[in-house]
Amino acid sequence: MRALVRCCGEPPEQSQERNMNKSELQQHDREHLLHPFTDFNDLGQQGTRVITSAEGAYITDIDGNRLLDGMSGLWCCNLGYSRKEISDAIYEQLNTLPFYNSFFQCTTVPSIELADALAEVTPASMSNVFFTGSGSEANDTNLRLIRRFWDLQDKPEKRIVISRKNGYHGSTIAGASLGGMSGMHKQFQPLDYIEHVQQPYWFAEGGEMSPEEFGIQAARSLDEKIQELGPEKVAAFIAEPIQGAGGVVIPPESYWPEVKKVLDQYDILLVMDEVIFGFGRTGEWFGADYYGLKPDLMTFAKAVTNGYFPLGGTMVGDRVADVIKSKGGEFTHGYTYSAHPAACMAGLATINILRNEKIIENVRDVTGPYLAKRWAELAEHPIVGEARSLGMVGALELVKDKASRARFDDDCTAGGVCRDLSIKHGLVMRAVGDAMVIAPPLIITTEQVDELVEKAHRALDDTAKALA
Ligand code: PXG
Repeated sequence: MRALVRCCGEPPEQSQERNMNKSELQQHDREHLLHPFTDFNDLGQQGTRVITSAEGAYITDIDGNRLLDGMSGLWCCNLGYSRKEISDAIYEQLNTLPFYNSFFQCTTVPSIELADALAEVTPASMSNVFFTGSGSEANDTNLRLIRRFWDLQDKPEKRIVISRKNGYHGSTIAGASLGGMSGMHKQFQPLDYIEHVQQPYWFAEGGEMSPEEFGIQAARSLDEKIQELGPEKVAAFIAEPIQGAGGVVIPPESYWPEVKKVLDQYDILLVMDEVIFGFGRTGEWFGADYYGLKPDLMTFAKAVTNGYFPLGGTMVGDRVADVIKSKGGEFTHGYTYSAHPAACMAGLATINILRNEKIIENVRDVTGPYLAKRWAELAEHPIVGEARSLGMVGALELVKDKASRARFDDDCTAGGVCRDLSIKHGLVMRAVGDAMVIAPPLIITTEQVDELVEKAHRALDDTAKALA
């Protein structure tokens, strides 16, 4: 297959349409494109996989290989790839009002309609939204809102934000500072008013404790940190309901209720980062709904437009909104693309489909329980130490020894081996160290769940052979 592209690197008047074959594309990619989270040298040697089309829950590469997309793109195409209603909505908006800003007392119809729709589908205590272009930007916005909220209440000493080790909150300086990824922290200077506490990752860190005991202990580590810092200095706690990029870390049942108690005790804001779990992934609209939480701020992005157009934002809970709206004074923050009209139309079309077709209810009642049943069978595999899932996410912990949970090696290279073998068998899984994670589109059928589990099983068999 050849792809029609413009030949780059030439002055515009000389540039021409040129048919590049796969190796030419890979060569141009190597020469001109710096990919996110990539070892550029290594990529240069291996070459990229060129994805050329997609349909339903499947993607197709330039060699014509069709793969079941177990990762919904990058945790975002919850409705899969064939929803013309969304692309039509974007196209029509681009032909009506392709851009206008929401600064200087201006607004657009799509942005108002999407704000209304979001107020309806998010938890009852949230009725305001601040739009951004991405999840990272939205977490920057959260830091600005948190400070504004406490300043307006004459509590300027409340400055510190607590986050968790191995949490992910984006890749801007604020997002990466909030995140607890040690590899990222080594490559920039994190903000000095962010502190990190223990994550509720029982399989990796729970030792001999029961999951419930460990959940309480992880929540107590937050309490201890607050006491160490001084509760009067702590402004907010930010966390994903379930860690996504950290390896689909589903907290023990005891964790969230205990965290909530701690935050209430010290009057600390709760920020839930729903960039991955928002819009149905747990089988409820938001992770906060699943865990019965009422956050003060709630980050979203990705699936709000089904990944079809960049859009993020933060839902502002009534407690925070009442203060920042009633006290007046300019909030000196915003982005050119805050409330981009075409992005908002994509968001509206996505929410309409989720609602009208009862997609989330189907995950909760039918496909989620089916995935849970089939995924759990993989725990029997000799190299799987744990198979966990919830709604439409899952993780497999690869181990050399089930009883001790020992990994194959200290560098966790088994995950990369299993990911490549999985792709060979026609399934996209993501490796987070030695945890294999999936987040398939919410529209996946029970037959496709069977296909996913069978392909994952074959990948595990081959991984076991490769590592023997
Ligand atoms: N918060 C959470 C919880 C996320 O998962 C962001 C914020 C940042 O969103 P933007 O739109 O700025 O990327 C994310 C993004 C991975 C992976 O490999 C995960 C994300 C992004 C890229 C890769 O799992 N999550």
